[in-house]
Amino acid sequence: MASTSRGILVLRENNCTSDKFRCKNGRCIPKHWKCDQEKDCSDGSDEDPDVCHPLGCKPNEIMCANGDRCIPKKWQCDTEIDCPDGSDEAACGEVHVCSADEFTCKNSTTDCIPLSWMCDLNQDCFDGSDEAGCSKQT
Ligand SMILES: [Ca+2]
Ligand SMILES: [Ca+2]
Ligand SMILES: [Ca+2]
Repeated sequence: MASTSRGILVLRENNCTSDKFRCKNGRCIPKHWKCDQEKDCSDGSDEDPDVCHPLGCKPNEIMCANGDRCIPKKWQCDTEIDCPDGSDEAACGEVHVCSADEFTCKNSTTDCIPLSWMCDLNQDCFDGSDEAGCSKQT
């Protein structure tokens, strides 16, 4: 007999329709419940790492943004696109480029400020580099 630890009797459904996911214990749940970070199967099989790619990356791997695959962490930001969507190269602080009308703060390559904020006597960069190279005018 099929039963769950929560004490709810679950009848084994032999025919999960195509829009359903079958838990390992035989229960059918709506497909969109699968991998939604909530255990809907009493045995948690709808959130099983083997079933859900987002949770299935090994500790030394990263997940591509589209959830398509795991790639080794060292492939991230190696300037070669390994994810089909290029997400492994998208979030690389080192190669972050400020646009042409922006100033890149010296100590933080991810900090961009409008060029007009340079030398306005207000420190906008965390390290103050936007005010550092200004000829002093009084
Ligand atoms: Ca779920
Ligand atoms: Ca890469
Ligand atoms: Ca400034």
